Amino acid sequence: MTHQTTTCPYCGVGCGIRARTGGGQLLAVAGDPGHPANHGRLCIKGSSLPETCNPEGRLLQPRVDGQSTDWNTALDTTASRLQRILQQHGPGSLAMYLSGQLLTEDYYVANKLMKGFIGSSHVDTNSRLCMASTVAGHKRAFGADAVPGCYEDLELADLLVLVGSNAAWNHPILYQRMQAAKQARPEMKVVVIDPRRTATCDLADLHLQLRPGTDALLFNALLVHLAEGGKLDHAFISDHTEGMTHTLLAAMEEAADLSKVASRCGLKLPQLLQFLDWFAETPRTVTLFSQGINQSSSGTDKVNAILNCHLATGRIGKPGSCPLSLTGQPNAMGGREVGGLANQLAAHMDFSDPVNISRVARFWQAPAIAKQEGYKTIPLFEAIERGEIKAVWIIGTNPLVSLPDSNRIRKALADCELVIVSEAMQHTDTLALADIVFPASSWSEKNGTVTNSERRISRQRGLLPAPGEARHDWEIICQLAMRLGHGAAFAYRHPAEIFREHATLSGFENNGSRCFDISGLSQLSDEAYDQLQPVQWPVTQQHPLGTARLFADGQFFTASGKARFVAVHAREPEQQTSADWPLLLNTGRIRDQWHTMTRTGRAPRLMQHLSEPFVDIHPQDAEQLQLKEGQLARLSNPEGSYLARTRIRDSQRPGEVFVPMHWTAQFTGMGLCNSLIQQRVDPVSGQPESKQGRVSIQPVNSQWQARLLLRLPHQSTQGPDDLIGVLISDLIDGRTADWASYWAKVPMEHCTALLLANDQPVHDWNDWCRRHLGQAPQLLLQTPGQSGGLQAAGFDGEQLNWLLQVNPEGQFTDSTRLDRLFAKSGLSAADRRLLMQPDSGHASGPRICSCLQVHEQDIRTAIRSGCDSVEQLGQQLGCGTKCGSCIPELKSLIEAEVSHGFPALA
Ligand SMILES: Nc1nc2c(c(=O)[nH]1)N[C@H]1C(S)=C(S)[C@@H](COP(=O)(O)OP(=O)(O)OC[C@H]3O[C@@H](n4cnc5c(=O)[nH]c(N)nc54)[C@H](O)[C@@H]3O)O[C@H]1N2
Ligand SMILES: Nc1nc2c(c(=O)[nH]1)N[C@H]1C(S)=C(S)[C@@H](COP(=O)(O)OP(=O)(O)OC[C@H]3O[C@@H](n4cnc5c(=O)[nH]c(N)nc54)[C@H](O)[C@@H]3O)O[C@H]1N2
Ligand code: SF4
Ligand SMILES: [Mo]
Repeated sequence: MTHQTTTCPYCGVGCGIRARTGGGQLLAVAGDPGHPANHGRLCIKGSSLPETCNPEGRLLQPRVDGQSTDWNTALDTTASRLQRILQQHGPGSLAMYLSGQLLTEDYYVANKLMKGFIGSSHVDTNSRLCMASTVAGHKRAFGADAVPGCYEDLELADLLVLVGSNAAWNHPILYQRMQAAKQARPEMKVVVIDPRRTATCDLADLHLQLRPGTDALLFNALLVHLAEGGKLDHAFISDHTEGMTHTLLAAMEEAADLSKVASRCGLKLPQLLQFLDWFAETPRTVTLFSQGINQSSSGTDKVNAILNCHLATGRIGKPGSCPLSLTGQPNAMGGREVGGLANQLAAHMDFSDPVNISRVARFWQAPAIAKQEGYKTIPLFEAIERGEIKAVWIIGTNPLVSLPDSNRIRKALADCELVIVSEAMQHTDTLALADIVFPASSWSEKNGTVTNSERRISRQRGLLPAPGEARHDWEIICQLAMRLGHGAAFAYRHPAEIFREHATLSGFENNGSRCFDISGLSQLSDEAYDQLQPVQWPVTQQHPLGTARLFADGQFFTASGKARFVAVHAREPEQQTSADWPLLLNTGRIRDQWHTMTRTGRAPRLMQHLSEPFVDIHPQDAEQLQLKEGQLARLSNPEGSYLARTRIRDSQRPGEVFVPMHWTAQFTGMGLCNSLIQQRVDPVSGQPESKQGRVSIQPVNSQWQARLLLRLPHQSTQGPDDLIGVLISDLIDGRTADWASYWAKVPMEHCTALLLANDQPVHDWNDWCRRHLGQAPQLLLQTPGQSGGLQAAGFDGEQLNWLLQVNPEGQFTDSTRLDRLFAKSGLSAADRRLLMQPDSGHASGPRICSCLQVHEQDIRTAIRSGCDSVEQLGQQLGCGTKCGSCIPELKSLIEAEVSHGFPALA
């Protein structure tokens, strides 16, 4: 057994992990008490890592044109196809689409190969969908893409403003740090600005449930208020900034009348005033912002509207006082450092200055340095659509799911001459469109560095061998580079060599002119690299131990050395509702899933909180549309449609619905949220407007709904040949459209659950089972009291093979006990009695506490019997006592039960 430290592969908090391995497996993980990001804590995703790291479902071999092959053939074929396209159409016909989840070393070699050696700057990354507006906003204001503050500032602040961030679910350990700080100093104020009442609001003294897209107006109003109230830091403004006067004038033009601002933002005037006053009165303020700001067609302006207020009050670079962008992916920041965006070249140098281009070309000894910006993501996929880009290499991202307008993306990739995908999993929506597939090693196997939201570089360490023939992303890129004739420049044998080169480039001819400088790490030996302790950049000779805060000296990286105010005129979202598409569509994340579910969707524990695609809608809208709780609903617009379970929630604003971004064709029939989003982008950053779409909704009336539990394929000894595998590939490929108009897959411990519905009635269930499950039921009982309800089971000898429960409402009780039956080689009399018990048809609700597996219904019952605090619930049921991610929901259930017995947040 070995213990090693590493870094969590999920969110940008970048928590340190202590991992225990043995027998080629990851046995256990715990938070690393020595890591400054988390001090020993882990959220539910981090603590579930052992459940997602098994070799099952991994991509094990390269594939060319659908056929498995060996590495040499795959790499040779790729190189020769790329060469041919390059010769015929030039470097501009090749592109790479990368990911903020790659390690810095992977990113560095990919960028170097394309921009220095192939000569194409069409290298973009999913960070375009994520952090691009912040990058652009930082560069406009500071002259560099640099997060000024650090996590400790959250604890030192007297006011925290969270804008467009659901940190309780998406940056849980940082949220817990904020929670602890507020508990220690209850006078600390928290403001949450979000059109939804989210779990994060649990911490809020004030929740501004603003009209979506109106944040710029709100922060313009704040700037005016600060000026009028005499709260500007005149010395800081005159010594260290430029552009204040016209920025303030622009803000005054639209935001001088606060009643108008309040009504345009959909807020009550006293609430607005409260926020403005708190901000004005509190020097130690940290403003945290995330995708509610970035993913907008005016995201860059919104970022600058926030930064303007911090510059105007000199609240930057001081303890407890800064704007702090919450980075999404574990290495979105590292990708920005190497220059992995199409408008960057390398190491915080862009194409705007020919000196940069020549410097990087000299450093790399690059034969074909790119000289101008490449296509950002959306134009890049448009160029694929036009046939101008003929080959694209997608690494570590699932664009068919995550890019707006999925149907258009699908067509573009399907028509593209050469689609290469490096991927860790065997089945993803994007892989289905690949000509060439490279199996990549993944977290726990990969070795390198990542940078978190506070500029802290940490090591992800290789703990286990990669399964099958999977190789590291940097290796695959270098092996291809070699075949393209660039062997000498890509002859790395270890990620430490790549890291040293990257660190050297960051300091090359820098002399303080570029913020990103880690030249202090350029001489690390392999051993020192292996031992590297988390450190915040810049790391230089003057600051060998790193730098917690930037800009404390009032020096910025603009030509004048002064920070820039940017005049902002608030703009409405481009996707506007209309009579035909009357509801505004908001999209985002849930607590227990990571993006396109390729990893978190494998852990049964993480599928129990929210197991199906859903749509949250306000009670008023639901009533008008005659939508019932739990009913299926179809969302549609000209781009596409989406089918999901209705959840009626007064946490929504009327007229606005919310859907999760996570579900894919691997998990449901029609639940790709991006099939509803148009490709509208911010003109400066190119970031898509993923948070504001428009749709109409129709209730879907099903003739029946069912839950089908199926034994996992590897448990089958005889009987139907890989029943579940065949069934699910039929579902994914649409071959079963005639019998399931809706389906969602929920992996369980010992079986797989399929939730099904259809608008066609079934007259003979015996026959249905025979046709679709390959076997007539050995046990079939009609459920009394429910019209059309039944329960049927099929066996393989003594073993339970499948269990079908039909219930017109689609409400089922927890299936944990039934799931266990699938682990048994034979059933006892008690087990058979359990099978004979029809489902009560009372939903047990989501599993609120994933660690201790506690259901909403049990929590409500406990509250009704007198448990009225999180501590008491913890004592009685255990919920909330482990990772703590569910505490906001526990509190909201207590409040809901005590006040009106109403649904809560989850
Ligand atoms: N559990 C989990 N955690 C994650 C991830 C995950 O997939 N799952 N992904 C990681 C990644 S890559 C990222 S980028 C981060 C994202 O972290 P967040 O930005 O917190 O995530 P989202 O849920 O996308 O959006 C945040 C909020 O923006 C709100 N919003 C929508 N429109 C507006 C608006 O006009 N104004 C304002 N003020 N708010 C608005 C939404 O209602 C939502 O609650 O999470 C990271 N952490
Ligand atoms: N509507 C809407 N759309 C959104 C968002 C939203 O809020 N709303 N959020 C956007 C944001 S912020 C983000 S960050 C994106 C995320 O969207 P994606 O990047 O598309 O999502 P992931 O599921 O993280 O994709 C990572 C892929 O890499 C694979 N993988 C895992 N490890 C490795 C590895 O080591 N090497 C390789 N080569 N592959 C690996 C995974 O199996 C998975 O298929 O979605 C964006 N899209
Ligand atoms: S907060 Fe983020 S980095 Fe930390 S354990 Fe959770 S997912 Fe991992
Ligand atoms: Mo992201």
